[in-house]
Amino acid sequence: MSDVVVVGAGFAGLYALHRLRGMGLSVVVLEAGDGVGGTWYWNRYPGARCDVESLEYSYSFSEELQQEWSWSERYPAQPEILRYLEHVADRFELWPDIRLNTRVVEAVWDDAAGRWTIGTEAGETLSAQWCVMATGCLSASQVPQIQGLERFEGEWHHTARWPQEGVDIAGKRVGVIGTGSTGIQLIPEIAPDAAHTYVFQRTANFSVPNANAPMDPEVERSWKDRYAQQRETQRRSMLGVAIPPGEQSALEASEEEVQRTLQERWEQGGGMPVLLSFTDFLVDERANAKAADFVRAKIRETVRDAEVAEMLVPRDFPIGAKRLCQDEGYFETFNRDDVTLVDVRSAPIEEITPTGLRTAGGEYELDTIVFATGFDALTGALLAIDIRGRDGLTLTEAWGNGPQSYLGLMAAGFPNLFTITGPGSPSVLSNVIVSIEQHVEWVADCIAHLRATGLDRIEATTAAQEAWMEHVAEVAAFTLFPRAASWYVGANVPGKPRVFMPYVGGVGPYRERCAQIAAAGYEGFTLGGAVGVAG
Ligand code: NA7
Repeated sequence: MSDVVVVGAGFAGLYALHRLRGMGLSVVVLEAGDGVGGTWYWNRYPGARCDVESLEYSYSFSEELQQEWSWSERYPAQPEILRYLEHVADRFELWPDIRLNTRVVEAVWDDAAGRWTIGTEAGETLSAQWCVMATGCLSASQVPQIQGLERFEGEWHHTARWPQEGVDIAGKRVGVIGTGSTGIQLIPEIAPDAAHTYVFQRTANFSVPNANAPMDPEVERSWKDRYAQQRETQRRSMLGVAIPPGEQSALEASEEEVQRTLQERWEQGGGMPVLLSFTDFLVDERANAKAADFVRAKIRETVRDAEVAEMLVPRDFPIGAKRLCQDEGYFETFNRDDVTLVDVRSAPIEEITPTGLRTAGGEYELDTIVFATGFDALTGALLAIDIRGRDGLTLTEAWGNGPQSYLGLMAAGFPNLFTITGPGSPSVLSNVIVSIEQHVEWVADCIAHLRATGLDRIEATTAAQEAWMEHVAEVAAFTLFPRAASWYVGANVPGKPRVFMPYVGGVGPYRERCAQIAAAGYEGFTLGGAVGVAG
């Protein structure tokens, strides 16, 4: 019996444990992997790197931690982020309350007892008053159903299940399926080692060089000197980063100014600086076209073979409407003789054969296949658990037409179950660490409030949830985001309802709304307990 069960030991789960345990609650974290780190535990593929700068993509809750930890590069690579999280687990003595190799398969609400029963794959059960799902937005990896995979005689891997001991690429004919953020990071890393790399591209993607470099000691010093202020800027910003946003419309600025600014931001590196350089890149098609054309021209300048360059030029969606990728020499890789781009939009993959892959256009002999094919994002990891709330309502039923959540924090029908960075919150449209900290702190304050007032349960009302989801859709419709067939709308998972899932309204305004709701006595929630039902 614990007060809280937290599912997942990534950034969210570790902080939830630290924070909730600090309030005197008994907390157990259940983690499927054999280490902490979540996303950064699983995604060990070559080139895995965060697209938010390390000084920003880190916890702010401990001044000592942020002062004492030193990042070695501007953008952190996966091994360093994992070391950081292991350090956090050591430093805050989190290990004793984390159970590794423990996959949660079921969570059932007992209304009479006011508790969750959490079941693991090994058949254990735990009981807790509160259940915190810290299961991650990009954790349910997806291998597409392609006929013949089971007969493939070579090795195959999904990038998010990359073996800890690595994969021997040297001298191999490697096929990479997928050109999202992951493929774009992986391809330049493996191409120099492989005998030949075949890139199977269905949709060309925008990418901006990240201009990664060793950490500049002066930049680090300046951040550490004013960390409190920088963190405040992040919290009040739209995307959870302290990058100064442009204040002008790209349609009002002169063409020369637009080009100069884009060039400066391009050289500075990173996707967010480009998207934030003018106010309307993500809301106005004509403004967006300026940024998109700028990047298209860069691709044409970089790729020597004009035909290959045209295949790499994205045309299907506004820039930024799918996660804008960041790379280190992605387009340059296609100038290598040992890299072949294969268009599987015009000639789709038909089957995997024992010795390779066959598309409608030809057959490719392969030793290794890499699936950089992404995730069942935002809802996948939650729906993989059999969650049953009040009156036996399952989350699968409740979310049959797309996720329904109040603030991305709680779903009606599921009392005392919190989702960290759940659908309907800024989550993947933000520096997720900022969003995680805000959610964990909101949940901690909420539990503290209930305890202080002698109450023991909280549940979102259906009316508040409906109004919130309407608001999420309304704000999204005001932007260009819904124009892309992206994982933000579930387009990459066959049969998944097409709903724009994250909240585009911005980290700052969202935080304020959450705080107002709490200050108003948890408006839109039903609070109850031994003394009856209130609010
Ligand atoms: P993404 O962004 O979902 O990219 C997956 C890629 O795989 C994308 O290019 C897909 O093409 C491609 N894909 C998926 N299924 C297939 C099949 N069946 N055939 C051919 N190509 C396929 O996942 P990532 O891992 O790159 O990135 C996810 C996020 O993680 C990223 O945005 C960061 O936030 C971190 P499509 O575009 O669907 O045509």
